[in-house]
Amino acid sequence: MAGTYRFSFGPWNIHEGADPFGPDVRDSVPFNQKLREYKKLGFDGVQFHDDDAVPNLNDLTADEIANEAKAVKAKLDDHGLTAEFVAPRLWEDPRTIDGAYTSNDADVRQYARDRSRQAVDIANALGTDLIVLWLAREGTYIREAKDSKVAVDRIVEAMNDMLDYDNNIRIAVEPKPNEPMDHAYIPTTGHAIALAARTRSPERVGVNIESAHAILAGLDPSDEMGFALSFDKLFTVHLNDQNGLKFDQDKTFAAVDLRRALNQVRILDAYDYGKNGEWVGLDIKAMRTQKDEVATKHLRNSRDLFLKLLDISRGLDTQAVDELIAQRDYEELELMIVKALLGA
Ligand code: XLS
Ligand code: MG
Repeated sequence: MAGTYRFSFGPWNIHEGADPFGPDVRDSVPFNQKLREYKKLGFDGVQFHDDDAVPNLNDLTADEIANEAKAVKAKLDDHGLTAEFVAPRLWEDPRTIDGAYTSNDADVRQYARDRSRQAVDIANALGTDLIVLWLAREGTYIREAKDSKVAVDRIVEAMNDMLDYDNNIRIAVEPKPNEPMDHAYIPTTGHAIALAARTRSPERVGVNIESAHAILAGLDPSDEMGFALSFDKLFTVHLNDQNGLKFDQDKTFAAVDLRRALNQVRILDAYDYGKNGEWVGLDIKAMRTQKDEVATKHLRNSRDLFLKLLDISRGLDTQAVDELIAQRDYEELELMIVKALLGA
């Protein structure tokens, strides 16, 4: 259990601070400038939406997309960075207002499948075999608007289309129970893993567990991770934190609940997470109140807190833990964990 971890985040994690009730509060940081920040902050991996790599790809030909993606790969190489995954951004186009793969309109579903294939092409050009599917609008606002059985079938069809299109690509489904839709059809890790079993290549489909999404579903992120690990499906993680059942806050990892964060670090470390090349991915937003010159601290801090919790986790007296478990003295075990977190 002495593995070292590699960290990644997406360019959208350095952002202008707009929220649904107010405009940007910080200047945009150009993509090239963001790339320069990665190593300084201790990160080696870059997560992408398809259009983070190739902006406006709907307006480009296949050749233009390939060339732009190749240029981004060259930039990554220059900075010594690796692309972790590509996620098709299927939730911003006016066509996908009521869903992409699960839209009631066949033309929209075709658009979504075509766009997903483009994301696969971009992933290949960037040198990664991993596609993340955050199924943002694959849900509904009212129960009667879509048929939930048909919706799930359609998600499976869309995944099969990607798996057939490329024999090497792997898909990590990122479950989330709500937001932007009232109800999402793939809300939890269990749902995502069940989907994998329905596809043509179950071994190439796994999950991306985001801490906040599990919390929004009323679940414990470390238990969700344990479930995925048991099925050998934990392809990647989006660590962050979340203050209760509100909007998706994407707070700094460990900033809300240290013990909940410790347990995520503990289960990852217990099962040598990273041994198959998995990244410690973060998906965190700087607070809107943060000024421009200090708007990357959330990334630095999340990584630091992960590593501090790793020290605490590895410093636990495992023999004493085992004895307390054997005696079923969970009060004492709880005190031991809390004291470890207090440094007491
Ligand atoms: C949103 C998701 C999103 C994905 C990437 O809630 O976390 O950021 O991780 O598409
Ligand atoms: Mg995420």
